[in-house]
Amino acid sequence: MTHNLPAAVRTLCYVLDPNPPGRILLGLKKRGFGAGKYNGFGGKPEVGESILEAAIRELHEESGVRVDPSQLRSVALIQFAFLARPEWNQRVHVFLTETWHGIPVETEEMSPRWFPTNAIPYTKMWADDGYWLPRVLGGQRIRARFTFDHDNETICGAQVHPWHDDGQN
Ligand code: S76
Repeated sequence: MTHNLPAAVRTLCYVLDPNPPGRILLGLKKRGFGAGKYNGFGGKPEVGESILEAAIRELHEESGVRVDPSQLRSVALIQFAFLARPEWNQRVHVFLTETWHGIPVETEEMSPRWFPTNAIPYTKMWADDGYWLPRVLGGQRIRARFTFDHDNETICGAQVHPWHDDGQN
């Protein structure tokens, strides 16, 4: 089977608590894609929903945290290609917020937990995260492309560039 379909669009949202020394909210994915890994919160836009709306809804559904649209910062656009699983290919819009309300709760999908920003559990996360998350947390806006090898875990191609808003996404 060949896959020339456009990659599926997904959202990914990271909640930061900027109060010193700084914490990041990650969720241990309990089922489905990425199960067993710590990740941001996100998913698939519904029909008629904007990417921003989807990011807000998915964050709430998966973590219990509410965020106002004006408080969500678009920080990355990442394309993932899986050599062995092209049907997993995706184009992920990544957002950050430092302003939210509610208290994180465990949901069917995610078990949320705060980590110190200087002790992010990269070995328990998707392998791409170590390439781009530190840059985004350092204030850069990036575009990236990662290719996963046939084990669906190892990165065999990585490109990360600053994202200058040229209207092309
Ligand atoms: O940080 C990541 N979150 C995902 O949902 C998927 N990376 C990733 N790579 C495939």
